[in-house]
Amino acid sequence: MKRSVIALAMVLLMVFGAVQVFGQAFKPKAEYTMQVNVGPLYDWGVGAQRWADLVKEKTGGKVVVKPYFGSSLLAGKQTNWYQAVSDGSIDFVVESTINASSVIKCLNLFNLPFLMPSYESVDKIEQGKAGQMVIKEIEKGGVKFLAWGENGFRQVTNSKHEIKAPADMVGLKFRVVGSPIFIDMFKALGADAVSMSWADAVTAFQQGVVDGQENPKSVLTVVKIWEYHKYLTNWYYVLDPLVFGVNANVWKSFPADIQKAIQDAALEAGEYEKTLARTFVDGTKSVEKLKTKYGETAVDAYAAARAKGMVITDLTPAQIQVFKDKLAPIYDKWVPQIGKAIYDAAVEDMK
Ligand code: X2X
Repeated sequence: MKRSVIALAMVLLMVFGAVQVFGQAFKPKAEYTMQVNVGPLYDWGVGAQRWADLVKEKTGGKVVVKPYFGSSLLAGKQTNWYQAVSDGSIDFVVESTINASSVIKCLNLFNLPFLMPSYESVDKIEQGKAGQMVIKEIEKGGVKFLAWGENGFRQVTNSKHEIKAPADMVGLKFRVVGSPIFIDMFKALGADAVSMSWADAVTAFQQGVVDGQENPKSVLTVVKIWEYHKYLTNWYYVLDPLVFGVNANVWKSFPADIQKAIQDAALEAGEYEKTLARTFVDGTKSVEKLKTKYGETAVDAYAAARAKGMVITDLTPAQIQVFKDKLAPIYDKWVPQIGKAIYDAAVEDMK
């Protein structure tokens, strides 16, 4: 009798203790914020929303993440995302490496002109040694990295004339992102460049404050770039990956099963978003994948632009080489800032 009372008391204590531990370990916020520079219709925005939806689904509704599109939590200041996620004023993030590249210098690896000649080379860097080194730098400042996504290969548009050579860019003024390497590149090509947040860029196109800009196809379609710019040149000079991440302390506050759900959701959403971003750029590959794996039909951004009267120029390898030669000094200035070891690892990864 006495023994069974003691046993019962011990069981009760254990159950009570377990409830205490788990109860204390995980008290989710009612809502977690997520920073996204663009709006919900961009491939990037669709991918961010997909991550939020998958997190809710996979955590059984315990973790609710709300995307704040258009950098609304940062008053449009897209280059401040890393600081905000780092200090915990924002919890989650789906952001371009460009928008953190003035803070985390090694992210300029992806901004080196013509470094990555194909999607295959992009994937090799992300999954390779250079990718690991970059992730380590991102995590140093208190942002847990969970997956890669992709804004895309950035193509150049303008309102004046066709661009086939650097000489065609002389005298044109371009809006570029707020990262110094972009100013350096456009100056090296003989153009004029002004950095501006995306929130202000579309007004600048409307008002003709600038003659041109550079962005991937999904961005161009959403803002209907053909309403301002008649000429698009596919030069594939850089590609900006997206970082799916979360504030490190927020990450640590999640128990293991919740962490796994969020991690899985990020990888799934990242893969889906990359598929969207690559449609009609990698031939039929991603269009097919989108159909078979996700049951969705892709929108052909290039066909849409052409139908609106845009002149789309594809460059020959010889024409690309002229741009490369002009941009060679960028490597001399920027590889030391990125870190020679990361650059060398990237070159090795791409082999
Ligand atoms: O500002 C841009 O050009 C954009 C939307 O591509 C980024 O956020 C890097």
